[in-house]
Amino acid sequence: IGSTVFGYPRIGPKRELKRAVEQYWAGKIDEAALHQTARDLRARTWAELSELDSVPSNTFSFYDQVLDTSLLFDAIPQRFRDLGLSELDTYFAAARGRDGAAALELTKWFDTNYHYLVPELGPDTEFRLAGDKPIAEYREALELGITTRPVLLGPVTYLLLAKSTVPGFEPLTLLDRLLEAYVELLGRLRVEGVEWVQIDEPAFAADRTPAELNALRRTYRTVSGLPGRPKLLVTGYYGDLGEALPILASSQVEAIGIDLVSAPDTSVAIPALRDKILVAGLVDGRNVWRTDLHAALAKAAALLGSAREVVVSSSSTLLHVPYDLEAETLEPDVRARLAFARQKVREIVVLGKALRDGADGAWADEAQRQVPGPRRDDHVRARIASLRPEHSLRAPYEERAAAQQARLGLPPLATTTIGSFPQTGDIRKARAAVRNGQITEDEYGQRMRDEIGRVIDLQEDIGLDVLVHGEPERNDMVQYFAEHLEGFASTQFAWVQSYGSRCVRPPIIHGDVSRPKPMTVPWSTYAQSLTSKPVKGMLTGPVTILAWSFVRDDQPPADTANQVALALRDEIRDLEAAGIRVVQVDEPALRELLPLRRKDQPAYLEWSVGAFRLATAGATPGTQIHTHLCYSEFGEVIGAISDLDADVTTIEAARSKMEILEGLEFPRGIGPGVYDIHSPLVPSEDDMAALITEAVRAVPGERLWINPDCGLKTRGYAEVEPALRNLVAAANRVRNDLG
Ligand code: THG
Ligand code: ZN
Repeated sequence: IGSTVFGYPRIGPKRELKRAVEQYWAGKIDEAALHQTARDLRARTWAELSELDSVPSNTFSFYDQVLDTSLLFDAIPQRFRDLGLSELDTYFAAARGRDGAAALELTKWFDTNYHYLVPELGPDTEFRLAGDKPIAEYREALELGITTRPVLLGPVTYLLLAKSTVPGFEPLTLLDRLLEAYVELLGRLRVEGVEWVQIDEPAFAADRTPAELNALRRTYRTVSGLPGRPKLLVTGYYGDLGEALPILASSQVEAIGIDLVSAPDTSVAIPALRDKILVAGLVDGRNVWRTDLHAALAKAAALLGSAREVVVSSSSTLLHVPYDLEAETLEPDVRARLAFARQKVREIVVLGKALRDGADGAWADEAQRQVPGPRRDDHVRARIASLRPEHSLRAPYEERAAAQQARLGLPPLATTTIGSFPQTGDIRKARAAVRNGQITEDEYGQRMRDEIGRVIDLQEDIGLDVLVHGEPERNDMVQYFAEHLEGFASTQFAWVQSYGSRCVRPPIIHGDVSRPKPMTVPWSTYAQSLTSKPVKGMLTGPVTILAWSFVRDDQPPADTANQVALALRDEIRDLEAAGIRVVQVDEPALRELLPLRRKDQPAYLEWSVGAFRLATAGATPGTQIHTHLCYSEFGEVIGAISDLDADVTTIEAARSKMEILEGLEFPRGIGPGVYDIHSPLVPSEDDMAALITEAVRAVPGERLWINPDCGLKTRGYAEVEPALRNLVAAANRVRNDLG
């Protein structure tokens, strides 16, 4: 009986790795200095984990563990090899792109907020053990006196995460070739003296076809049947392993790791598990709350009869939580309920000891601690309890459309932008200055108003129809609202890796949510005062606020979403009262939270759509509600998007050349982006006119909106201004053609 974690953060407690990597990219430090930072971070991590009975290694990455796996098995696309760079620079080129060699695609890692680089595989991919990262890190730890358990991304999950370079090709057909390389690696690890290897197969926490389950069966039959191999721990976290669990149990692997937080009801009543070690993920690897140690211990004890041995672990890798609560200044009642990665390791150690030796002094210290409850707001609770279905229902679309047209008088093919304008160096400097006390709140407000004035003038000059204030006052779509709502805590150092060197600081929703005062009204009304054209009020929707925060786990997320929705509903009322006629409620993360298993999806879509409607349905029929969604593959959620009942929905479509509109029966306004803001290229008037001409075939002009496909925050004015001028010219041209 023991303790472990499935993985650990690696960006550094003070984001040391982010800094070093970005300095290396900028040519400010050399490769040796970068490696030294990496070695120091690994050494610190192993030292912090040394109280565990089994310490993982190879959890470090310069950018992404999936890209590491591509490099390890020689599956970096040729276009990056052709650049003739060093090994490390080839790796970074694949991550970030380089002259003529477009980066690998970045996409979401299961239902987390982490993003990985998608392997590109084809019929000619020749896997080969080309690297030695897992071996080198094992040796490095051993030299520091720490024996570790190298962690590998599983071969089946790796192939299931990949995309094909050739239409119709199935990466999974490469399994045999890939397995040869894994077998070679396991042999080399054995020679190295490695006792245990962890292999992660999180893809099996999602629905899988019989063929995919067969691939899993074949893989672990082959690998576990190898003579002279290390012992194997196979994990499948982020949900219930479902049919994959009996398959793994009937192989000869020594240990299976399961996520008992995402899937508390996982049935381990499998006879074949009785001769295995069950690594029980009881401490939440994805959220920041302290573990109820009594409940976790009881759960671990109840598992004892099902397996040969029970080991306590985190429910997933701890990659998704910040390093250390000690670094934060938080209100005591909130702080007392939290555990970050370091605190979770401590919980796991204590649980492991208690399971082995029974409750002792350390157990008493940790487990008997009084933890205060979440802050309650009876007013919010009473409002939620009094809600009736009509609170989520607007007037019929036709009636709204007529009222809005009478008020707004917009032309067909109305033009707008998604909300944010470029965040210039001056804006960032002003935000830093007010934080450091170098300028007063009033001075800061004045600078933001000056910026808003510039943005409004520019949009008037360009000739856009519906304007925005540009959001200079917002650092992040969620953090801004978290700072203005009760029930949220913002953190200072609690960074979590989002992709590569980029991190986010998700706010913590710890109590009942309410809105002490208007959050966006002064900025929007100031902008509206400068123009007679409609200015959009800009809000982040309830689902996205939840998706990008750490959410309380003592009540269903639906309840928290509805509390956030009520705060937004009040904000919309106040915006209306202040003369704002169009309000956009962004839900870029609607699809991100979609559960991995289909059976769980309808319930999710019901509460998420319900929260959006609760937030927006208080608007009068004459107020035009827009929403924006940041992705193009929304086939599976298209019904839900329609159910949001927004008057106008803007989406990504530029890169897919309007393919998204084919066969799409969207009953209300739609703005398929005609300007791909993820590219630094300035789209020409001709290109955008061609896209618009394509789009008017599918959507009548009165319901078709012309806009970029996302916010402009990450772009510079040098590209944005000509691009928007071309966009307006293209819309005018097609408008005239329509007659
Ligand atoms: N906000 C929040 N979560 C998110 C996104 C967001 N999760 C998903 C997606 N968007 C992730 N995208 C990004 C894009 C950019 C950055 C991080 C995640 C980024 N971060 C800065 C960095 O690491 O240097 C730090 C930003 C800051 O100072 O706050 O650039 O939009 N909540
Ligand atoms: Zn977007």
